[in-house]
Amino acid sequence: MRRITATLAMLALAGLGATVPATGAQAASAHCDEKWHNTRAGLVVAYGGTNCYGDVLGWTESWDSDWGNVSGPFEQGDDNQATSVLHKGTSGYAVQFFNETGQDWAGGHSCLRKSELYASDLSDNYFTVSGGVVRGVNNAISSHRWVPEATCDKFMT
Ligand SMILES: [Ca+2]
Ligand SMILES: [Ca+2]
Repeated sequence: MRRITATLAMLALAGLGATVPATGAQAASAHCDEKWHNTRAGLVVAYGGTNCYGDVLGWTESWDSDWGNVSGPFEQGDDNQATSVLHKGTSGYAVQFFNETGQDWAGGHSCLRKSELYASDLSDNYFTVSGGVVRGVNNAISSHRWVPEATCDKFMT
């Protein structure tokens, strides 16, 4: 019954020439789509909230081995805050994010493919096993760098 209702609603909207959102999940990422299109080519961007909302923690064409120190594109309060990330790199490389703070790309990692464009909610993602523990990526990214996809053992979805 719900399906029939939805179909009728979509037909009614189509008849009016309206754009019909395909699913709730895709609609929820519309803001990341918009951000991706408006972001300068070459950048990785991290946001404090889901769906590319919240504080813009930083953006860069380069790497940062410690999001918690006072140098580079990510500093101090940016550490362990990212909840969505956006990839508009042009090299074809993935962005590899790491868990451990102040350890220069240590701990578990999770990579964002160029073709993925963005991860709108990092609570769905996990780092590779580190010290026998699997940790969630949300509010836990502490460094990043650009690497060939083949270097990655785990990818954000
Ligand atoms: Ca956050
Ligand atoms: Ca830094």
